[in-house]
Parts: sequence; structure tokens; C-alpha cells
Amino acid sequence: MGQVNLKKENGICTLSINRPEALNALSREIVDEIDDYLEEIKNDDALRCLIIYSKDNFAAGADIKNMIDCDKKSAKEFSFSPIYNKIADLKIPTIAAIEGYALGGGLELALTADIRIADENSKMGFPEVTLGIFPGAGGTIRAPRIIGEAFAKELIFTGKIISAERAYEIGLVNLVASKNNVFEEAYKMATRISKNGPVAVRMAKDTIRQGLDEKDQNKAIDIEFEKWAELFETEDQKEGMTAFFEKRKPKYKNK
Ligand code: DAK
Repeated sequence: MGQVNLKKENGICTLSINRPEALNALSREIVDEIDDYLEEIKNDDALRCLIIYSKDNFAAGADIKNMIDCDKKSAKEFSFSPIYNKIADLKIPTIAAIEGYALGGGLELALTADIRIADENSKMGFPEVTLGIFPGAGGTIRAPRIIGEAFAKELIFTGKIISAERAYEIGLVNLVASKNNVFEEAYKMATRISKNGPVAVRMAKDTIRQGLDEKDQNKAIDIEFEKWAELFETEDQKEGMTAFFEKRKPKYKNK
């Protein structure tokens, strides 16, 4: 234990990896520790946003030492996907704040987040093919959905490492922060999110997800309409609109 930290402050929690000697490469133990914290995050009603941020390097991939001698069975046991899926399934918004390298399984971790912000000097890529494997923790599934098929194939087939600027151009990151400012930018965005109606934000996230999963666009619009109407049974909707006319900040109760 002890290579992952969780800090909570004002409804914002920050999950960090602390393995600087290996550029925060993700070992089995680290991913299992993340899993333990996810239970805590999921069950904490006071939380409004999760930031995934690790100092100096987001994560230089899965630990190659853990994989080198794997056969098919042990490779499956090494899988990160069930835990990564839990991050993607969190009800609250999630932000990956990327400093240094986010490679391979590290970039796949960043892809589980709703929003990615990158330090101007950060570097991202899927070098798996240079090691004789391909991204197998959601990379081939999430990357095409986020950046489109062609850019995803280019990154995955070439294994090249790209700059924050290029990542922004292809829609891999939402924002490029100035040097050493990425956590501050992520925190600013998380603060802004956390001031909004929490039920509305959570339902918006769920509706976007369901809409993307639904192939029939009219059915997706029906889902949106139902969920939108449900909000009118919440106290927070009344509070948000009343506060507007009373020219004050709303006091949301998450109800
Ligand atoms: N694993 C283990 N150690 C790593 C590492 C990694 N991914 N990346 C870096 N390190 C270690 C280095 O070995 C070195 O350790 P020492 O030699 O000091 O003991 C230390 O971190 C510092 O690294 P460098 O000396 O190499 O530092 P440089 O600045 O020169 O280079 C670099 C930085 C990021 C370019 C380089 O370290 C590098 O290329 N690292 C490997 C990047 C990579 O290939 N990442 C992808 C790994 S594959 C799965 C699904 C998916 C996955 C796994 C399982 N299942 C479904 C089961 C994911 C796979 C991957 O992520």
C-alpha cells in the first residue's frame, strides 16, 4: 500500500499515483489500490468531481516488468479494464490532468476521464506496438470514440508520442495549460462544475453516455427528454430557478 493517494477538499477529490522512480508506471498493486479508492469515491455523496493527477508524470504506461513473462492466462489476470471501466462509470464528472508522460495504459487511464487537460510540455501516445502488443485496457475502444477512427488508428499503429499541442489539435485533450499549471486549470474547472446543480450534472453525464451507446438517434432524443423532465421533480431545479429570480447564488442540496 501507499503508492496511490486520495485527497478530498470542497467536494473535489484528487487521485494521485506516487511512483516517481518509474515515471508512475502502473503496477498491479497500484491499479488495485486505485480500485479500493474508487469504492470510497463512489460511496461519498459529498463529492462533485474527481481529478486524476500525478506529479511530474501522469503514468508512463503499465509496468513492463509485470508483463514481460506473462502467458495468455497471466496476461488476462493482469487486466486493468474492470477497474478502468469503474472510473468511466463514475456518476460524477472526472478530469485527467496530464503532466509529463501519459503513455500506453497511462493514456488509457486518461481516456476513462470525461475531460483531459494537458501541461504544455506533456507527451502522450500508445507505444504498445513497439513492444509487440496493442492497447488492451480500453485504448482501441475509447480512443476512436474520443478522437475518431483515423487519428486513433494513426496513434495506435505508429506508436508515436505526440505533444500536448498535437493532442489538442486532434481532440485528445480539451485544454493545454501553461507549464506547471495543469493541476490549477483542472481544479478551476472542477470548482466550476461543483458549483452547478449536482443532480443535473450527473444526469447530463448519464444522458450523454446513453446517447452515445444508442445507435437510433430518435431513441436517444427520447431518453434525453425523459431524463430532462425528471429533473423537474428535484428540489435543486426549484432552487436553481428561484435563485435566478432572487438574484442570489443557488444553494443546491443534491436532491
Ligand atoms: N514500465 C516499467 N518501468 C518503466 C516504464 C514502464 N512502462 N516506463 C519507464 N519505466 C522506468 C524505466 O525502466 C526507468 O527505470 P530505471 O532504469 O531507472 O530503473 C525509469 O522508469 C525512468 O525511465 P527512463 O530512464 O526510460 O526515462 P527516459 O526519460 O529516458 O524515458 C520514456 C522516458 C517514457 C520515454 C521511457 O521510460 C519509456 O519509453 N517508457 C516505456 C513507455 C511505454 O512503452 N509504455 C507502454 C507500456 S505497455 C493490459 C492492457 C493494457 C496494458 C497492460 C495490460 N491487459 C488487458 C492485461 C498496457 C500496456 C502498456 O502500457
